[in-house]
Amino acid sequence: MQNSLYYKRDNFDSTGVIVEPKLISTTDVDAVIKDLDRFLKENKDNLEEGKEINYANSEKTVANSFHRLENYQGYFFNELSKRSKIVDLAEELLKDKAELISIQAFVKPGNMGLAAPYHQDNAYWCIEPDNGLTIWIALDKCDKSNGMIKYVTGSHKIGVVEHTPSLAPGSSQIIEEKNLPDGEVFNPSLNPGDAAIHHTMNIHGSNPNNSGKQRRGILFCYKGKKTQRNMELFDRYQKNLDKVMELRNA
Ligand SMILES: O=C(O)CCC(=O)C(=O)O
Repeated sequence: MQNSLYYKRDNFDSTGVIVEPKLISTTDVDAVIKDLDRFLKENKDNLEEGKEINYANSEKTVANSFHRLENYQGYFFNELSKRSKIVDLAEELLKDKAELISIQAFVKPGNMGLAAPYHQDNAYWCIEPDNGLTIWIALDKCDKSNGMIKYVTGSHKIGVVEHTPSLAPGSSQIIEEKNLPDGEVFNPSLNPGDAAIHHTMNIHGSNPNNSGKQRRGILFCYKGKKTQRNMELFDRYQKNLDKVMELRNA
């Protein structure tokens, strides 16, 4: 019963985050890891820092995250984002046809992986109504010890929480601790191939990876077909991102 789609949907509706064990196989996990390495080799010199790649170290030799991967074709992660097992699950939770918004990877290296300060994804996505979600698939064993994401359960129901501009790489807008709502913090433990799925309004973030172990995840972000991007808000966010990048590079 607990594994039925109705149970998942109820749970997702009430908490804003669920775990789906074994969403992909370990063979798929290996193929994604291989492809991310190939992606970096093939595109390293052309990736725009702050928008397509963030580095974990000031020498810019170790990647922390990749963004906008959906713009690059010919990789296994493109195929995976269209796989029916994954899209059907997204559609069940969205109660609508699912449209891919973006593919990202947070590949936090051991001992230097960066924190992702608390935020709501819709502060970046700007979709109305806010019917969207992220399927975060573990490529390593991920838990508290290596900086797995922490989710504030129920926070998808409280509307947009004030975000403050930030210079943290990969996070141009963050929720300060003083603005965090009360709520149970869920910090799941995942095996490679397991997924954590969160609503676009769920407040979440992750600690730095101070362990000696890598903490990599591939992310597929979908919105419901009936949901539109508010272009005025999105343009404002893009301009803010450009300003933040100027300040970060100054
Ligand atoms: O993987 C992480 O540590 C952060 C991911 C994240 O911020 C997100 O899914 O929006």
